[in-house]
Amino acid sequence: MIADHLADGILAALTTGSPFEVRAAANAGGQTAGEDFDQDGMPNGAEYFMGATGATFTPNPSVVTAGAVSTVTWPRDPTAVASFMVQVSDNLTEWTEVTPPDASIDESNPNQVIHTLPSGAPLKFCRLVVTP
Ligand SMILES: [Ca+2]
Repeated sequence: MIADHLADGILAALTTGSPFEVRAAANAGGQTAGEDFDQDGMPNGAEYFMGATGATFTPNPSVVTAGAVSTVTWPRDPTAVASFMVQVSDNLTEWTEVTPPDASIDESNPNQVIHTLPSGAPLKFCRLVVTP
């Protein structure tokens, strides 16, 4: 009987909190969204957004160029409760925020986010910033 109550208490402790906190407790040692529990270079918040679980390596998506159009496609867990923005840079030092809705962000498929990079020189960089 006591064991049942203890088990219930532990279960309640594990399942309370925001959806990100529940995911972090199960997959990221309870760390914050900005930390990188599995040290693969992908922050816990981005892994949550992308639906990554466990401690396997989570790759950053590559830029795909077709003609003059370059895009990046991030996987998205449609059940993840989080906001996001894309940041774009010419120099990896100064970043410009692009927040949805924006013509450069395609969310028509709930399982992914496609960002179309600005065209023309100089070389552009982009990154996904997630706030669970
Ligand atoms: Ca990580």
